[in-house]
Amino acid sequence: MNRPSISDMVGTAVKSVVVTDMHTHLFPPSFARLQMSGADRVLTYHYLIAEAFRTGPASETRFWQTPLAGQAEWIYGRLFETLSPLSEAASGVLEIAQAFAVNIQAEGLDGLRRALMQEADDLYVDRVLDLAGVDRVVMTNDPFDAIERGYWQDRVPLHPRFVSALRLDPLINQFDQVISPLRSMGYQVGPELTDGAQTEVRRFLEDWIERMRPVYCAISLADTFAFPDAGPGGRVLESVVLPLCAQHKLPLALMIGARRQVNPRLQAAGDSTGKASMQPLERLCRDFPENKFLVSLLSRENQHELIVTARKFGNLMPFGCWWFLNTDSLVEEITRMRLELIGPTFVAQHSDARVLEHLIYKWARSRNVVARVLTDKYEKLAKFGWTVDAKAIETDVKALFSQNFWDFVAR
Ligand code: FIX
Ligand code: ZN
Repeated sequence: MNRPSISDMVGTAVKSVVVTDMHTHLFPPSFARLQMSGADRVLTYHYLIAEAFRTGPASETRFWQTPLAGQAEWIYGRLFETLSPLSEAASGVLEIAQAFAVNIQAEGLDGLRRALMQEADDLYVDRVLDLAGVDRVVMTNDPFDAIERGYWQDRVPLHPRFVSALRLDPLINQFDQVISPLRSMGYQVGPELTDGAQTEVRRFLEDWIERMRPVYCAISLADTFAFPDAGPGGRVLESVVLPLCAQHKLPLALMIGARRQVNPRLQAAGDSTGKASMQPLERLCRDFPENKFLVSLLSRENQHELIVTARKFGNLMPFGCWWFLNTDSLVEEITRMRLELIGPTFVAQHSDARVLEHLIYKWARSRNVVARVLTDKYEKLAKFGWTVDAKAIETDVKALFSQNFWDFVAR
């Protein structure tokens, strides 16, 4: 019998690996007002909104005033009925349709609406996660969001495959705007950020760590992120968040390079990217060796420096190809470069899914690209006389798609 080829062994391992999706914006059905699924949500993904507005003049105001179904129909008309849906996000819709056995070209948006569930229940969630080959999804949990806060305060049960991550953006990026909500939640904080106020912020975070039991804390930061920083956000990060994360052994996820609201008329679709300095990150990793940092950079130009920095610091775990980088060609380039510089010691990908069914196309694509890159790398090892067997491949693939993340969390 012929031995399976390296490409077959890699293909099998990557196709069958059970993924932990370490950063999403998904919620379980029990968080009903936040949970997003179904055809209209798939079509109104902010990636597609930005693309639809490129196809010709249109009023953003009118778009935002249109009910969800009408928005979805408009986007469908613009992106699928005139030109071919060639972009990553647009072709993703086809891949979702195919997974549900919908011929979207023949059946249109209504066909997709019939197959996908707009108000997901737990069974549907399990079905979609299984289709995507994902065991668990990590959420983005913001205690400053009043709707979300209510679910946590009511101790609404989570679906067992949803894991929490405590998101701290408002606290670090807009400290002046959290003073009043913190005070109304019973934490005595003022703009001066006195020692007493810092103790109160710490108490707030302790309470939410206790309530959410997150696997990490997270912040997204602008390309201009500086550290240390004498502003209130910088001081909260240094004096409260870092010590607390170290004490609880919680990694801090830093997602750097998001330039928010470059075009506010597009709302969530109006954010962009910018190249960041690596020096704040070096400083954090070096001066806070008791802390662990999960890091994703948004600009393509930062990818190489991030991996060089990861070579210097074991407490830095690079993760994912974020947002505008999550395309076939860029995931390939970045994954190849990461393997060449640090071997399989990173988290290959996260989905950033906002709508449940996104998991299907995003993970299918990431698997394909990673398989392509790995096949090439193992074939090189074989040329040097190294025996590449299925078991070794499975171990590496599992590391990249789930184990590295969980080991880092547990470290
Ligand atoms: O800050 C984030 O977590 C970003 O991923 C999102 O804000 C962004 O809108 C997104 O969905 C990217 O994929
Ligand atoms: Zn995100």
